Amino acid sequence: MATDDSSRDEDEQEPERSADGGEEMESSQPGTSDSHDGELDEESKQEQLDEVRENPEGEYLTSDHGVRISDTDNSLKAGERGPTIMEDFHFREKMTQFDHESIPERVVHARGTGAHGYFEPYEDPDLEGFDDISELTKASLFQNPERKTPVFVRFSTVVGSRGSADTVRDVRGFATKFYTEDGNWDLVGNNIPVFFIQDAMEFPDLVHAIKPEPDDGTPQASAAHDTFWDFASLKPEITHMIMWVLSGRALPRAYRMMQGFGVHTFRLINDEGESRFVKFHWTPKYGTNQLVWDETQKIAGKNPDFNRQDLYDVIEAGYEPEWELGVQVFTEEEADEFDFDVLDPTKIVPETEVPVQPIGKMVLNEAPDNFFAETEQVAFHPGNVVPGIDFSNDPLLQGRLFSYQDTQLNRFNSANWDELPINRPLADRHNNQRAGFMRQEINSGKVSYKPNSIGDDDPQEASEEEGGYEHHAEKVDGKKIRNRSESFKTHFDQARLFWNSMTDVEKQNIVEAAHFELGKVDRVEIRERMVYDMFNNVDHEFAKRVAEGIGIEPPEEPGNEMSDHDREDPSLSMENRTPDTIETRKIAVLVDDGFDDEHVSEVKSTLEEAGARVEIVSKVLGDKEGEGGETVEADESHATTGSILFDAIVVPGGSDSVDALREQGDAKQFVAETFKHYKPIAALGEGTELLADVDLPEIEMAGDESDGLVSEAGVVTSQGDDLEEFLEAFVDAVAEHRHWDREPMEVPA
Ligand code: HDE
Repeated sequence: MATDDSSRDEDEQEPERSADGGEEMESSQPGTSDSHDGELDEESKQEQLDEVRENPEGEYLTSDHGVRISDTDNSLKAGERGPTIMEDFHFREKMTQFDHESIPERVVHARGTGAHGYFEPYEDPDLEGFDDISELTKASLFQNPERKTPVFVRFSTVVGSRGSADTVRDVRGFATKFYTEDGNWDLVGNNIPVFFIQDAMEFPDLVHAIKPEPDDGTPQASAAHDTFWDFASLKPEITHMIMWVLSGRALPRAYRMMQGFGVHTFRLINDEGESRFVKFHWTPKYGTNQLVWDETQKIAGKNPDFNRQDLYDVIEAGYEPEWELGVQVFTEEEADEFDFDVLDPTKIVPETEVPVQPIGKMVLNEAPDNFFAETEQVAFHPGNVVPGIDFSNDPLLQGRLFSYQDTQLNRFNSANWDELPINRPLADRHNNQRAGFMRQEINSGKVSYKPNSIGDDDPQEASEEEGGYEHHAEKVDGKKIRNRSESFKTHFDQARLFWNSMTDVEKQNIVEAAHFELGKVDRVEIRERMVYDMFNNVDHEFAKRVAEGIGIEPPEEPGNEMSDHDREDPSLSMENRTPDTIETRKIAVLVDDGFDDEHVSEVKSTLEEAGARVEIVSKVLGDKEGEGGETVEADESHATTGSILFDAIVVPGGSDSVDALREQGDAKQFVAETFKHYKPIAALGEGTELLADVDLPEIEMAGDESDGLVSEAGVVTSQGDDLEEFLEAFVDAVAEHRHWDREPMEVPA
């Protein structure tokens, strides 16, 4: 019910529209009224969004049309116990809005999360063979290190529905919208640099095969079923991608710990109109880290929003997830020399052939205000390019150029989706589009056609010098043909390169992933085709190891198409991409009443100083009292959390605290699971007794007799007083991320 509070009548003035240029007068001089003159900065998109931000704080409830509402709980009735009356406009409006709240979810990449940030080009990037970035591309966002281009990034899983779990085995989408002064550039990439198929024509089949089966609608968000592997086993070109998807790349620890790739070969075009091929790479500052399979399944139950929440949490805590943008640049002549086709999206350009050269960085520093308005309504389209960036003839990319516009029409029911605030460019728009569902802009004037004399022929076309987009004038001359190029037919060579580049543990993870995925396939002939026709052409040992876990005969000889090379590319192994920092890692300190006060305060302050996020975990929530009288408040209880939601754990000393933990099955499970998932564990003083109870296999620990520090396979224990030395060893262990030199299978967790 409304109250009589006159202060609420003072409406806040709406800020002036400005950033989108919507109120500016069009000048007779084309280009002078728009943002091509370089007024952009990091805040520009936020200022534009401010114009549509709404906050009800201290305001009256109103109808959509601005009429104040006196009662929103009771419908209008003919008598207190009588029927509802049609004239109740408030009821009708509230219910209609509710009935129409949902829009179609994305057909793929339905589940996602987003954040705002900026892109900043490096000053004088060290480019091999070029003095300056302008020799490579005229795209303005790369030219001026003083200018930050606002971005919005959406990360996603591919297969699952909007409400599915974050930690499924899947490729992750990594889509970036750059609001540049020359218009929007969408780099719509993935966290894996290759794709399943070579031609857009196959995409509907791929997606139908991997999505829940059409008869019973299962399984959700998983490739582990007959239809996907049936399709895969009949498409040898899928093999390289399958290797990546079976690896830890498909189980990212966090979105901020993923590489990103443009996947296709694109073109960079300079002022002279010269073109070079390019592959785009995002390299994360926090390293490329993974979860392990057992952990992902448990997280899916305990916190299905794990990756989504992580991104918000770290931004809220003041960290700024960051990626470096790098380019691999090569000419068409160089491309002709490769033993694969750069237009084939199932191939990488190995970094051993062409180095990745960093040209700038992207920082994410602001979570969206509203999930629907921003993350759900953001609409990407690989066809959104700016002068200086162009397409290649990759047949997958070519097909995407059609599909994304089309899919947005389905999602938004209107061609005006570009007018939604999150999609709106910062560069000015002037054209002859005027109408369509939900048109927002009010275009003044009589003229909506070209050529015209009534409106001085405005808006005018821009020459290349004036910033007009010119497509690269590639010479094309061919017969119409529905065929696959011979140069696209080496399917196993790079899959073998990937396998060769893995560490032993990464190889084992791939084998185990295959045991799960193919183990879920009912039809034996599909399992056999995958092993005999695909994996046996990648690596004979690999094929045998997979066969052993899925109930089929191991192949006797290597496959006929297996290329017998032992090339490796170290950049492909995630293990080579773990930086020496514990920034943003989440660490649990297990305590109960009677903990050692000094241990807890030193552990907390040292780890936090090193950039980690530390949480006190206890059996139940509330204050816990140390043996010296200090109290700490438990951030989480055994009911609300689990080891799977942390990167590492610490068990401080304090005999009462540790005695209590030793009585708690959940505390022991915390230790056992952390061990099983290869994560760092630290214990001090009596804390080591909890570890001893769990009976960790073959790990030496500091015992009662030994004062010293023992650090083995990421288990750091000490009975001594040298906390500094202990914490240094633990910080090193956390920085390593996972400790694969363990035998976790003996641990029953
Ligand atoms: Fe997409 N893809 N895709 N895709 N894709 C979509 O567009 C499509 C492909 C990627 O966070 C859809 O707006 C076709 C490769 C991302 O909103 C749709 C083909 C790569 C996202 C579509 C591909 C991607 C999408 C669904 C083969 C990595 C999420 C909703 C020819 C380079 C963007 C939408 C977001 C989304 C079509 C293949 C990345 C249907 C036809 C290769 C990150 O248009």
